[in-house]
Amino acid sequence: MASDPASPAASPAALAQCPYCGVGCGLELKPPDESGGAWIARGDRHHPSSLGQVCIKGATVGETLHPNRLTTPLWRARIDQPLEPISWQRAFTILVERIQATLATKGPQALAIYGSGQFLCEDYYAANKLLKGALGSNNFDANSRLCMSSAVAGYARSLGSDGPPCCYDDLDLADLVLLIGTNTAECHPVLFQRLLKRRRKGNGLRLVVVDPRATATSDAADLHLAIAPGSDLALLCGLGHLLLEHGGVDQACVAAHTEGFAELEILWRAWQPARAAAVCGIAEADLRQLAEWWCQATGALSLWSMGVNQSREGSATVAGICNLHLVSGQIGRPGAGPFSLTGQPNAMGGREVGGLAQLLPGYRAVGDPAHRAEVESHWGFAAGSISPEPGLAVWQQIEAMERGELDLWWVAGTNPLVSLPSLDRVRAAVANCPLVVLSEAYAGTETEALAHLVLPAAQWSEKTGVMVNSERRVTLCSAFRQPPGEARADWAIFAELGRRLGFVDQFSYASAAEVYAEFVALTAGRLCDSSGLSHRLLAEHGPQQWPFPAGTAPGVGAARLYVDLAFPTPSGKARLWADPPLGLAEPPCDSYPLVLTVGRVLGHWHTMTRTAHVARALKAHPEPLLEVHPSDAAHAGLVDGARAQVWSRRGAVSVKVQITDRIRPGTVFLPMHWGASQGELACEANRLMHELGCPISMQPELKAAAVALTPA
Ligand SMILES: Nc1nc2c(c(=O)[nH]1)N[C@H]1C(S)=C(S)[C@@H](COP(=O)(O)OP(=O)(O)OC[C@H]3O[C@@H](n4cnc5c(=O)[nH]c(N)nc54)[C@H](O)[C@@H]3O)O[C@H]1N2
Ligand SMILES: Nc1nc2c(c(=O)[nH]1)N[C@H]1C(S)=C(S)[C@@H](COP(=O)(O)OP(=O)(O)OC[C@H]3O[C@@H](n4cnc5c(=O)[nH]c(N)nc54)[C@H](O)[C@@H]3O)O[C@H]1N2
Ligand code: SF4
Ligand SMILES: [Mo]
Repeated sequence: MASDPASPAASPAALAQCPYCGVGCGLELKPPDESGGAWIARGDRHHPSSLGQVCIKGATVGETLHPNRLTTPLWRARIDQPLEPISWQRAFTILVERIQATLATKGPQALAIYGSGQFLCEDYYAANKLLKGALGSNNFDANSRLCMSSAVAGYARSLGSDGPPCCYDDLDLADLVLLIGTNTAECHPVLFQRLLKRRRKGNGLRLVVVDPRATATSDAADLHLAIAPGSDLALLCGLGHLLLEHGGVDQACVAAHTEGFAELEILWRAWQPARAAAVCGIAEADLRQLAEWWCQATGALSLWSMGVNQSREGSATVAGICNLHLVSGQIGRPGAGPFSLTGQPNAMGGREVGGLAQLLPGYRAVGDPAHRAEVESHWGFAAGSISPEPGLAVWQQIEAMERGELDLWWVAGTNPLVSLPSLDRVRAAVANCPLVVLSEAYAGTETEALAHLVLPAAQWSEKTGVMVNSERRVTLCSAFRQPPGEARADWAIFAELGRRLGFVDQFSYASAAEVYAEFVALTAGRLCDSSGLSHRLLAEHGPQQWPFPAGTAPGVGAARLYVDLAFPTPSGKARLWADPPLGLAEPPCDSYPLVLTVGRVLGHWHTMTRTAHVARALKAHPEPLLEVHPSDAAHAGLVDGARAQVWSRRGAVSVKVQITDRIRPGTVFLPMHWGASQGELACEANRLMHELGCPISMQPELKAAAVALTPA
């Protein structure tokens, strides 16, 4: 059987979704000229989500595809040995023998896969089918746990299902855009440019940014609420209080389409503006200004990202945003709604394909017997094959390794030895796992240092498959280059392993198109119904939005969900939640008086496996910098450009200081990008972070840890 069906298109220019952020811009790629060099990327003017726009990352993606790639499987029996090249045959034999031995001794719960929002839908689907269906373990989790799981849980609690209700056209139609916990200008640049373009036309758009730091996003705002980290829910309660006082409640909408208002009203009444402003550390007048604008808005649109999701009350804050929209009737119509900005290019697709430990394909739940039966039958496994227990979320996988309970930890498309919190603890736990497998495109990552078996992955551009962006738009990304050496598509690796484990019928796919066809059939009748889509339709008619049931005409997919205000809950009404604000899991104290927050810069992507090869990105951001307010710097005896030690309860890192009044006093900021493999520039921010997180979404509070500063 062909291991990688990627057949590079012969056409001179290829079309694909950008493989970086969840805006999901369309790219047009032109091959290198005769002198060699990189593929040239530019905006695809026909892509409905981006209309030809791109940012620095999309424009330079061609430069990242060649350098430093893994080309053969690598193996070492013990971690103190060097990795040696082996054949795929040998790699599969090792996997089959070790998996069968585990199944015979400890059972399927000792197997776990940790995947990625950078998987294509086909990669996700094959991995989930293998682990949850064939092997009977739900321990498939993804880095979306660190990213979107609070949005998933929040939407499901409030609206009855995951699935962002809005679309990008709403950015052109809203007259109030609340950007809360998002640095859109640097992390979703093309959407931000769209807002700025409207802004320049001067047509009454108001932008409000909620962020403890001044950012390129807040620079464009009419109002910047520099709240204390972790006080978002208090802010939303204070805003709710003012809606009650100033006629901002749409009583008809509340009565007809929601439940739980009485409890919410009691909570909101308790959050007088003065109290909310004090907890948030902002001027009460600013909170009142936001409330006034909200009450006046014909279209209020909330955009949010990691400042909201990465919190111990992430799901409650997402529900808090939904509360405001539901109570004021700002949902289900143009220019209005709670719109979560997806981080990774296909985290949306991953959610639809069931790529978290509690999920099954088609927005189904592992805990629902009917859902399990539907999926078992579709997958061709006996009734009862899928375990009724939710699998281990990624931090639970780490804890299971600490206890010696995992025999196999398979990491694919993510670099957890940079991106997970409490990195020293992670390192020790992973070292305790007898077989660590890494599917990776690039050589020499931080996670490779702990892997026994390394599998070379074909990446975007070298494999065909589908991605879904933040506005539910599905784009086919066709292979247009050959994978380097023996690298293979992730889905093809999982499928071949499935066949070698004896599940020949279930995993005999001749192409990625077949995998996708099997997946979309499983979405029929669900909210994310994509059953009318296929690789062929997407190739012929371009990107499409779901819902797209069988028989839908191309271009007609629904722009918005819930336009009839009927929600997929048992009562058909949306739920209002009265979660009291709790604040940070690890608040500052005398020994660790500052809050460290960790995020992104415009030019770099996560753990830099790709952007470290882009000259423009390195020039724009040559080194990691700790942002410190002048008063905190003076207190710690630090001057601009000096090196500081940043201490938390878990360790210390050394980094150069940038003194700036653009950050709230009491808060410091580090970028997440420079992991241990960056040599002298390394700044392992996540050694400092803790793993405590939201009890509903199990998303860690990656935005805040208590720290102290000293001169290095
Ligand atoms: N350039 C670039 N773009 C990216 C990525 C990248 O690596 N590089 N990654 C993509 C991915 S996967 C993701 S998830 C997104 C992330 O996109 P964003 O969430 O926009 O990015 P972050 O920098 O992680 O965090 C956003 C802001 O949250 C603020 N913040 C911190 N604590 C709080 C708080 O308690 N409340 C509020 N309201 N704000 C707070 C920070 O100061 C920061 O400015 O970006 C995507 N786009
Ligand atoms: N403190 C703090 N920590 C954070 C965050 C934060 O804001 N603050 N953000 C969190 C969030 S939102 C996210 S999304 C994570 C991101 O963290 P990671 O997922 O660890 O970051 P990436 O560098 O994107 O890792 C993707 C890896 O997959 C590889 N790869 C690329 N293409 C392919 C492919 O096709 N197949 C395979 N098998 N591999 C491929 C890349 O080379 C890279 O090593 O970090 C999280 N950690
Ligand atoms: S905005 Fe996001 S999707 Fe668009 S080009 Fe930039 S990184 Fe790619
Ligand atoms: Mo993310």
